[in-house]
Amino acid sequence: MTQSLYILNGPNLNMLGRRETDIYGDVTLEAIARSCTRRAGTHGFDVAFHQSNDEGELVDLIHEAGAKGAGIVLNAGAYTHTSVALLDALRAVDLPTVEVHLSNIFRREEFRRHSFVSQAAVGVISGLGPIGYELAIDALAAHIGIASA
Ligand code: CA2
Repeated sequence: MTQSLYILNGPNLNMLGRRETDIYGDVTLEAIARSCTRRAGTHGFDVAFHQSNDEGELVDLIHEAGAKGAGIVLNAGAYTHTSVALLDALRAVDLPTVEVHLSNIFRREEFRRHSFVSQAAVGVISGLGPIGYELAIDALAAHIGIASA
């Protein structure tokens, strides 16, 4: 059976391409979902792509990934900087996770420079825009390949 990568997106990312294009660019989340599906396919993975504005729902999706998925790409949005619940969920499922941010969180406000998610991630890609998701999939596929070899 084909393994799935869970690509999870946090609050307000459904607005991508529609508002604040100076910071986040003009590519929509739907377009990112399509490019993720294509890229994952080249590595032999399916994609389960989700966005939620609700912290609890993101916790549930991380649990679902733990039960059904092979790895997680997570852009937790603003919850990156606030959510111990997401960190605990990631630790609970213990799946390889790559953290992604469209913007370079280290060039922005001080409060964005700390990430709870990073403490459970195998790596972080920040500031490369939508291609960051595809690079995260490549990294995850390599990591899973190494982990299962
Ligand atoms: O750079 C990223 O990907 C972020 O995760 C985006 C979050 C932000 O809170 C993080 O610090 C960095 C915000 C996502 C909001 O997305 C919007 C998109 C269009 C219009 C308004 C918000």
